[in-house]
Amino acid sequence: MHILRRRGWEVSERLVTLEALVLSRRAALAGAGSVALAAPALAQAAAAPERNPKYVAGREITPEKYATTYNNYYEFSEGKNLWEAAQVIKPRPWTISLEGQLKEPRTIAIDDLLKQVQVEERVYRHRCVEAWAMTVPWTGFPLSQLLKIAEPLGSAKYIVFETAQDPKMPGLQSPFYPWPYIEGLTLDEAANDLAFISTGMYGKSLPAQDGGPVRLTVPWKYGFKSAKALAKISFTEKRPVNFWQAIQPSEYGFWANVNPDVSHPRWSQARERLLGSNEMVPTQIYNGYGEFVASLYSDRKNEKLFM
Ligand SMILES: Nc1nc2c(c(=O)[nH]1)N[C@H]1C(S)=C(S)[C@@H](COP(=O)(O)O)O[C@H]1N2
Ligand SMILES: [Mo]
Repeated sequence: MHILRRRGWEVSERLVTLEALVLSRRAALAGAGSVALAAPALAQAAAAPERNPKYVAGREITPEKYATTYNNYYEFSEGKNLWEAAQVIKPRPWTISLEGQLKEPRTIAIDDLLKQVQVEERVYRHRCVEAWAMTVPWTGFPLSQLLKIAEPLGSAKYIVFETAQDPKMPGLQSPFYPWPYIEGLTLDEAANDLAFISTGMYGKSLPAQDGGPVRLTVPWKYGFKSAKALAKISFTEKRPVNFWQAIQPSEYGFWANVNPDVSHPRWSQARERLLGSNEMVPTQIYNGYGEFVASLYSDRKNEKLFM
């Protein structure tokens, strides 16, 4: 397969084509009467999947150049300036292995997956545990759609996400870290409409440095939950120990819900710095998404929900 080498911010024609496919199917389903009208609009819609109006960020979108040049990706660096180094990750061919307690363990190619889901745009706030934040228009699909495709068994309680391990990732040489990067959610959390699988941002395919070609996006939790470059998704009965929890269990836990009143042992979580402007703003519980997710935790008051 011939894949052009692109900068992270350039449009992948391939993804645009797929999104067009999904959208044209939607238009066809909308009924024969709409087809004539839909046809000219589709060319435009193809480059920009419809924005879901339900989730309003209430903040300005972070300029793309900040979201794509200030990153956390320990497989590449312990610093933030890694976007060029991350370009060694090639977005195609890309497969995700579905494993564990599900009807039929199998490997699925990202393009086959994209044909089975409804791609949309969501503008979400992102809050890193280090107290910086950004607001990003992601393209992708709700994780709940992947759950329907994967068909977990009744015994499965958790979903575990694992980042690809490419020998070209220099950080993997460091024995200090418990590679691979893994993260987990309960199946209830995963089924919540806010939990999202991102394959694009700013109307373009997802740049390698932001987790391309496919990452998790969980906006009510600290950013470390949103595992990048997904290679494996498994279903388990046992709660996984995530990457940061394995490194420092006194500082990072399983739940990692955002809460301004629960300090990190080494710094306050009360405020956050907006990438781009460097403005400081108050942090909100569940990163402001409490109306959608707080009920997930009503029976778990005894657990460490906010670290
Ligand atoms: N595989 C992997 N995923 C990761 C990380 C990482 O180091 N490796 N860092 C996490 C953290 S701490 C944050 S804040 C977000 C950062 O995403 P961004 O670089 O797109 O802003 O990615 C998360 N996902
Ligand atoms: Mo983070």
